[in-house]
Amino acid sequence: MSMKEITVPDIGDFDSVEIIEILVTVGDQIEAEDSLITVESDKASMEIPSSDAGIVKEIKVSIGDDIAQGGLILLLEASASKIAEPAPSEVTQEDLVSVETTKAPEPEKQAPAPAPTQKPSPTANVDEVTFSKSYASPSVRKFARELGVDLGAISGTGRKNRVLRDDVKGFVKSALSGGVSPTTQGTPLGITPLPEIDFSQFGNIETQALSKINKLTGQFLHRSWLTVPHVTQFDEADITEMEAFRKQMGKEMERDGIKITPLAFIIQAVVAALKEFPRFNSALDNSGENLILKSYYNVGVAVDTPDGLVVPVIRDADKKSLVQISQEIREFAGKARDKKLKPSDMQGGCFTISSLGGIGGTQFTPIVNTPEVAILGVSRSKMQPEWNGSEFEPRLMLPLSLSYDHRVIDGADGARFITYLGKMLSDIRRLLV
Ligand code: CAO
Repeated sequence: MSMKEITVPDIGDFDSVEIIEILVTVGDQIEAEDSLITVESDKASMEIPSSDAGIVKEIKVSIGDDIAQGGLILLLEASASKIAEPAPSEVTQEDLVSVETTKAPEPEKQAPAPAPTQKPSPTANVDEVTFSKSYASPSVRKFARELGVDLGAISGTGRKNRVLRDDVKGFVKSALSGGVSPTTQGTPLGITPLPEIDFSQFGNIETQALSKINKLTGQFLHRSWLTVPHVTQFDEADITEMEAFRKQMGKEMERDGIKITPLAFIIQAVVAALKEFPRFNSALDNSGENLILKSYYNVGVAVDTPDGLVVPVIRDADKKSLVQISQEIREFAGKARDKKLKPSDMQGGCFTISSLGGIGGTQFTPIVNTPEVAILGVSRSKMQPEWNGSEFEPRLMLPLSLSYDHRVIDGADGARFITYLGKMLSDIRRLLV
């Protein structure tokens, strides 16, 4: 048996890179091509494979060291099954993993809500968006894939929150001991699983498969519910005058086949409120340390379809008239119900409105459509007595429910936002200012 020095092969354009992870220990039996260390430049990270098979005798590097091509990594007692010579060219750009932790995520590229045409996850219940954005090396990704673990659900303990192999193992261990499925529950909360119940013992049943949209929506909502500290602020807006105007306009517009619902006014009022309170038009980056403030105003509208909920986005709502917004809502609602929405129709949202006003109910607590930080729920308006200082008078009141991410928005700002929104809706002349 001969001792072999394992060095860094040609790693392309990088003069010197920092070692951020050592993937083997002394005594390990490794095969040629097994990853030995992970190095990181300011743009990417990559794993350096071994050129030979054998037993690791001595590791010559430490985490934090800088290393370049030719640098000695370790001494290997080469085994008889030595494979091919090192192949520098085998460390390719495919081995690179984008370092996303210090970079802002690109919310507009994330489907803000489930898209019917979205690619199904190759591993059931693994969220492909968070998986791909997770900060982990190729071998850890492969390991997670093999175990069916959603990397996005793991908090990494490595540098810059990098997810390490041990984190994946710990996640699975914790999931198993807590009885939580590593894929379905999203976080190792140690929740006792529901027992499998045979409901047919109590009466007739029918089993219906969830639609693709139901399943995707479920994943998005579940993630948001578990990861966003939600607060919901309720209020009522006096829309008596707004409704009078809408009805009057409605008659005039009917001739041209245009229908304006309260939702179009609400979208305009939301845009005004987003301008007044810019934090509501933002997203937290993946590190949780930076807020990305947007200066465009794309408003998502939740649409109920027989197959489930979808959220098309009205782009640049600040530049559109009431009529244009109304037409777009109709168009999107029609396309959504005919399953004709494109993924791009559902991307780039800044803030979502979920209107149940056409159906009924008094108040509800909508779930924030991450990576957005707030969502407005609208319920059915109702004529009710309001005290004007000297007497009660009948006023048409619109119930509003504003849910927000408490990491980004304080309670006081939540109350200010909804009060401002109410003021805009109570006196729509203000929307012109
Ligand atoms: N108060 C009272 N009436 C209201 C109202 C409100 N807040 N909002 C709408 N209406 C009225 C409309 O004026 C219309 O009345 P007319 O037919 O008499 O003119 C009627 O209710 C139906 O409106 P609509 O629902 O068709 O239109 P919209 O513009 O309000 O909403 C859309 C469009 C696509 C958002 C809606 O159809 C929809 O799908 N809503 C469900 C959203 C949802 O499921 N949210 C839950 C998400 S969380 O699971």
